[in-house]
Amino acid sequence: MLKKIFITTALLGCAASAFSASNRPEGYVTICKIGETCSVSGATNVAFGAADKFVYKILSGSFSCSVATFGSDPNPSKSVKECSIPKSGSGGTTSSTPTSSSGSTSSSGNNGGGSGSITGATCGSGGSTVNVSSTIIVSSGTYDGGCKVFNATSALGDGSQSEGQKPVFRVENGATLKNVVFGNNAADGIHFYNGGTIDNIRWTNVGEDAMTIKSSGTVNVKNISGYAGSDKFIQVNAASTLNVSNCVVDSMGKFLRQNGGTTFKIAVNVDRCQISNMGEGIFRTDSSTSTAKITNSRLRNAGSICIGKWASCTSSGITNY
Ligand code: ADA
Ligand code: CA
Ligand code: CA
Repeated sequence: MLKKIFITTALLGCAASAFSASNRPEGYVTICKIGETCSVSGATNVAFGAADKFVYKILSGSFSCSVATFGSDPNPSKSVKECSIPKSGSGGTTSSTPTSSSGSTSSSGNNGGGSGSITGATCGSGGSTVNVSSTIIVSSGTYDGGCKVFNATSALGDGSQSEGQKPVFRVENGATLKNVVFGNNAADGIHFYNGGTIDNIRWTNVGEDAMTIKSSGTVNVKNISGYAGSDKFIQVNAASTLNVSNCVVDSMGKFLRQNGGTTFKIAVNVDRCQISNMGEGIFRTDSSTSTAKITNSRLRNAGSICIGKWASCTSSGITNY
């Protein structure tokens, strides 16, 4: 009897801690609290918030754990907020001296491998919000989002892992989408039809996935940042060429997946990316005709680079940081 009570209590305890609100995202560890100065040793995705509501920013060096640093207050009803980093992150340290320093975004120098720096998107997450209830279609020329925060409504989906959600943007026929920040609900992100380009895009909280190639073409993805996904970051559902350069991607199941069971050919080139905390790995296919390459990039806890049958899957200029 005593044993039974003990086990029941232990189970209840586990359940309570698994579901109670947390001051850091899953897999993150707190490095300091609001009003304190903390520092990270390299470009690190720092979460700021309380009770399961966070904003994220790539910071390096010393910064103040404050609303000013992160550009917005993710949970105004909570006065105690924490700054946290991925558990295998850059070894943050805390000092208790309050400061007004606002920290710097990731290094402008070459921070690993090859030519050019890895900075990700330059749009921050503090812009005005646009609620999106029907997919914005970009079918020619350039759509400039002005670094506003585009947040899907329930008409598109809830940003969870359920399939069948609609994209926030559809880019087609070689058109360009630039300067966009996705808010807390990114639904099914961006869909590409017949090729297109995206430039300077930030996902603060990746939805079901961040982007999908839906029909054949060449897709160019540059200067992007993506955080806090669950499964795929990039989903490829059609024969295509994908070029990705200058990306910062943290906390996904995998960076890229060719749709399971498909055998068409995709060619993927990834250059100057910082990829961290992938549950499974970077590139996955079931197609023995597809190719993937990653160059001049920084990896941390990124799993296997090549998963599946790839005709060719190579890496060079990789720094493990
Ligand atoms: C999963 C699912 C596919 C497709 C894909 C996607 O892999 O099995 O049918 O929906 O996600 O495009 O998100
Ligand atoms: Ca999916
Ligand atoms: Ca999807």
